[in-house]
Amino acid sequence: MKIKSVKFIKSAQSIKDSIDPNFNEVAFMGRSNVGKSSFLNSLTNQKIAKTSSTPGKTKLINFFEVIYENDAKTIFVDLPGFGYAKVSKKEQGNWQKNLNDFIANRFNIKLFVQLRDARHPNLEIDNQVYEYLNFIKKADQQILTIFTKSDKLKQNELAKLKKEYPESIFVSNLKKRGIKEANDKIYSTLFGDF
Ligand SMILES: Nc1nc2c(ncn2[C@@H]2O[C@H](COP(=O)(O)OP(=O)(O)O)[C@@H](O)[C@H]2O)c(=O)[nH]1
Ligand SMILES: [Mg+2]
Repeated sequence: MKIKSVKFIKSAQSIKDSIDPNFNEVAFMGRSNVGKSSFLNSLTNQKIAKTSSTPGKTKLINFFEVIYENDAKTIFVDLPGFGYAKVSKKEQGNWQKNLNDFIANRFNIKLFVQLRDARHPNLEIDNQVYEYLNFIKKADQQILTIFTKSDKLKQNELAKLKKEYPESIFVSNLKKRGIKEANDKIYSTLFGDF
């Protein structure tokens, strides 16, 4: 199901100043520089999220209203990239707590989309995030792993990774590969088959 329109709604500092949880949401997360903004732009076919080669600038939770062609509506929640090294340990810790808190208490998130770099599929920090999501997720919440930058892998490397992660989706924002598959997966997780 194609996305018909997308509109920025608000940036929030924490769950307290978030929008009211009236709709099902999809939360996007990943390390800084993984290609999250690029992926959101690919997915919505619009420049909604700033892409940059200087990682870790956004520390806000951004909400976007997404309408599909059949008028089904959802909210995309763009979470701040983690692993941001340019702030103090204490500041990082505070922020991480804030974010963990949001993730664990925002029950209208129905799908966590975790982005991972296809070139570094097994980073400790990503594994920890995955374990955390698995730990906090409720029965009606799901996790989808999307590997970005698939264009950077050789054919055989990509084939091997796909075998290792049969449930995951592999995308290239550069070559626009895997975007439709990712979009359809997100839609069907929220609304069922179409
Ligand atoms: N080769 C390649 N580069 C990508 C891809 N996605 C993002 N990038 C690049 O990776 C850098 C970080 O992208 P960005 O979307 O800003 O990452 P974010 O920090 O996770 O939001 C930018 O230089 C992008 O052009 C991809 O699929 N393939
Ligand atoms: Mg970004």
